[in-house]
Amino acid sequence: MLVGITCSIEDRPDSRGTPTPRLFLTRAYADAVFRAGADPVLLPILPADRAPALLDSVHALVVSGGALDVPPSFYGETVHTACGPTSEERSAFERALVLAAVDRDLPLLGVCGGMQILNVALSGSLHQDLSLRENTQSHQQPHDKAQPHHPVHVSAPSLLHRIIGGKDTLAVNSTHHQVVKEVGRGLAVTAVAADGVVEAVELPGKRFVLGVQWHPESMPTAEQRAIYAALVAAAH
Ligand SMILES: [Mn+2]
Repeated sequence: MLVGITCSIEDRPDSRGTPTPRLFLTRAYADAVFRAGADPVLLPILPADRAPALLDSVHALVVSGGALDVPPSFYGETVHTACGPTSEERSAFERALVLAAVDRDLPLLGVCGGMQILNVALSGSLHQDLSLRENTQSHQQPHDKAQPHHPVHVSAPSLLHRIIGGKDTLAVNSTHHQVVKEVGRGLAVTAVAADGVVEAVELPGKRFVLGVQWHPESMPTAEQRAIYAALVAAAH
């Protein structure tokens, strides 16, 4: 059982000071997939037209997050000064992976920025910064991601509600500066924060298409681990 995980990209000087592009992944994603009973495989950033062929090799997909934002041009907006750094090639590749996975009903978990590209791939949009949305609480916790920052209300019936054992609220971490604005085509919002910020989306009718705005792989609780376990179970 192989679960593909997308990587992020950054330029970092090598030992000679030459700026060197690096593909990387926060280890917690790979550990969470492995703990859930599958073998994680890292997917390097490739041209978008390779996405369908790559998915032939995996049984499920995790679209990871990171410090990069989706280019606003992907949802028809110009870049606001509060938008963060972007990677056209990463987002184009992830958008193609999302569309190919949805097309073939491959189990897909989008995490943080991965939920945002899921929403954008399905023609949704994003607030480029939380400051551009009215009456919004803090979603940037100063403390360790292992600890929660705010609760979310989980609606029922939903995939997420089933996964977490029928609970209506869940404590989540929060390290995002963007949020869903218009919800993508066919997506159902299944968790919201107290300020109405969209915290989870899913695609009814598919086996497992779930996006969460927090990082379940970084939290040690049974409910958060159940999210990765459910992804792997759906891949069987
Ligand atoms: Mn949040």
